[in-house]
Amino acid sequence: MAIDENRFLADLHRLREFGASGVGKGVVRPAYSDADIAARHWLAGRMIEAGLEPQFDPVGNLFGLAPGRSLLLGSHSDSQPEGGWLDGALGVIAALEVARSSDHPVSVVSFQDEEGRFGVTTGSAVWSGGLPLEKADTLTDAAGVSFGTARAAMGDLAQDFVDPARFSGFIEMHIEQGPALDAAGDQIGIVTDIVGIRDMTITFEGQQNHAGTTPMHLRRDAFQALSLFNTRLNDRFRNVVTPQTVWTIGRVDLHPNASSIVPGRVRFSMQWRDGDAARLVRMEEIIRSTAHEVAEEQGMVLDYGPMLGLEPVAMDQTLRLALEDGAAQVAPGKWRRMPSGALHDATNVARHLPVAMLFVPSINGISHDFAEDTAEHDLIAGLAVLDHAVHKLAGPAG
Ligand code: HGY
Ligand code: MN
Ligand code: MN
Repeated sequence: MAIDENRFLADLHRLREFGASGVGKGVVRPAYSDADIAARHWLAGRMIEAGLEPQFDPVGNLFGLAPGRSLLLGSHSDSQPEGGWLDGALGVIAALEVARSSDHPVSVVSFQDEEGRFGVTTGSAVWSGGLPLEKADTLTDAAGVSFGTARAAMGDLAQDFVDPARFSGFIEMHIEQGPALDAAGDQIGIVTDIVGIRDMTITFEGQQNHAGTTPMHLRRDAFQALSLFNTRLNDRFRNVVTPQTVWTIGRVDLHPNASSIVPGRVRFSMQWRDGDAARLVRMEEIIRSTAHEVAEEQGMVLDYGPMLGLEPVAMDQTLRLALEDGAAQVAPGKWRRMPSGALHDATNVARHLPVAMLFVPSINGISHDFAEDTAEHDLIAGLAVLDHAVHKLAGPAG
């Protein structure tokens, strides 16, 4: 059977309705939210209609299993707090469309909490053994809810994890989430490798006090400590980083966050990413030494939360070449090999299976924002490349 483009697009738009933000095509569908759980149950129904056996594992990863050994396709269907309609969802629905139209055994997965409400690609990290379930259950979100409490909301989940040995490999289709393809007018990106990441929380605890009566030289102002830390860090990274290295302080909880109170405490996220494992280690050394130095100077108590991380991973050559063959057929002269600056579940799956990824352009390079979007013809081109690769990997009969 051939790919049904209209059915593919209709399911993409149907999935978008679960947690629709009402702003553009954006979605609010964080892991274990009502919208996320409802979306997963809808996906399970579509998997049954596709002839697949749905199985939720203990953390809510949803697999649609083909009989026997199969190629696994998929991504995630949870979103960022302000998410785009395609981040993750595209890979899940493209996988479903290929599975239900292919003559070859293809299984489908929607991993849980890829967006890290609780950690970093939490669902596939637990499934792949990269993160022990007992440790995952202690992770908390920004509101202090634990992973263990949140996953219980899914009700009676399976007790066992799906065995990776059921699968011959994993291919994830995803939006680029960056500017490269869109700016170059290319239609397809074939991923060469996925960057590594470190993510942790840092706390500076000083002295809360009156904003009018506390002289500047007597203050132990947590915001000033963060400001000094950030300035020094940017300066000290200069000789270590490359133009591809990124680091982000994305969440800042200033306490008590009141205009007439000198903030006594700041808890902030510290995340950094690079394609070189040694550079990630070097950056961690600089982060910790700078935090210690600033805490000493500013009279702060310094505390670190758990650090989570993933190593950089190269894509499997056989799977990648099958995707490149598809790209050359579907988008001749309009495809490129490229690294992934975004994280993906493929990094965790690579612990057990050969993995590969393909990208389609993000309009204006926007993602992790309600405005995230991709032209329909690019979505369909990516689906055709994925389908081509599945047939090519199935062998001559394919
Ligand atoms: O942050 C990431 O790279 C992924 O989109 N969660
Ligand atoms: Mn994603
Ligand atoms: Mn994302």
